[in-house]
Amino acid sequence: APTAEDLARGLAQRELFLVLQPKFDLGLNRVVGAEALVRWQEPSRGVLSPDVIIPLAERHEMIVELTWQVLGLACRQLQRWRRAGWDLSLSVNVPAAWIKSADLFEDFDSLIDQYDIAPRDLILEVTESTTLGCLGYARHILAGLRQRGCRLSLDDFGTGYSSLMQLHRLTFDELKVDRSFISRIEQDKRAEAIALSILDLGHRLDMAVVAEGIETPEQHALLRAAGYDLGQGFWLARPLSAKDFSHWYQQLV
Ligand code: G
Ligand code: G
Ligand code: MN
Ligand code: NA
Repeated sequence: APTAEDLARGLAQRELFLVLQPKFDLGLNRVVGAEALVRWQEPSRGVLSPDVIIPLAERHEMIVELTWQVLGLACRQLQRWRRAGWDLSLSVNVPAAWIKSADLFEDFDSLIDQYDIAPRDLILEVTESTTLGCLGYARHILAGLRQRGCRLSLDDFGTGYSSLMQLHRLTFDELKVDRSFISRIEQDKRAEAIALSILDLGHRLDMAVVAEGIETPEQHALLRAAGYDLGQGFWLARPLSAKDFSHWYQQLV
């Protein structure tokens, strides 16, 4: 397994890159953006995935730096899309440690300036556990980011234990229903009831509701008919390299 020293080198050598999972407007059947998922091109180990990278970075206090690098890569991608005339958003997963890090607004503002992107094109995904205990400081940070025009998404919704409190206290633009409910939606009436109730809850709070992990055409049809706004999943599109994403998207538009 890679060590903290490996990761420190990887960050210094810019060995991280993003793969992009397309995100669709289910009603219009159109690509509206992508979720950025980090990968690490480790010289002796090949491409490593977030389940290795993120815990290592968190254990060794490199998660904040890693998140800034991911955000930098995401902003650079948004800049390229903008220059190509493509109206696409990019979602980035941001952990609690980043939200609580020092000088966040300053660094964030200079990032946005550096790439000259519209904050609205950047969607920050936070998980319920991320916002946990955030009734004070983190809440102030998230509100400030939203004030700057960024959109906020509550990720993996339904798996934490303080979901409703987060929704009550904080304004999110988007609600991402955890894939465990979506994957069982056809066979499991209870999963279906939960997925439909969350949709109603999200709409009542003026949020766009996203289904993640759509793996079959039957799930896709059911979610569209139910009124889900947005969707991601292997049946719609796999995560793609930036290059493959461009080629694929070019053929659609
Ligand atoms: O790409 P993959 O399916 O392996 O992603 C697994 C998990 O890792 C996902 O739940 C996703 O939220 C998380 N993840 C992917 N990229 C990032 C990232 O850049 N930062 C953080 N904090 N989590 C990420
Ligand atoms: O942020 P989050 O943890 O939701 O990240 C999405 C993760 O889910 C990525 O690692 C991505 O590769 C994975 N994923 C995306 N679509 C599907 C899918 O349809 N099925 C499954 N099992 N995983 C998916
Ligand atoms: Mn996510
Ligand atoms: Na998720």
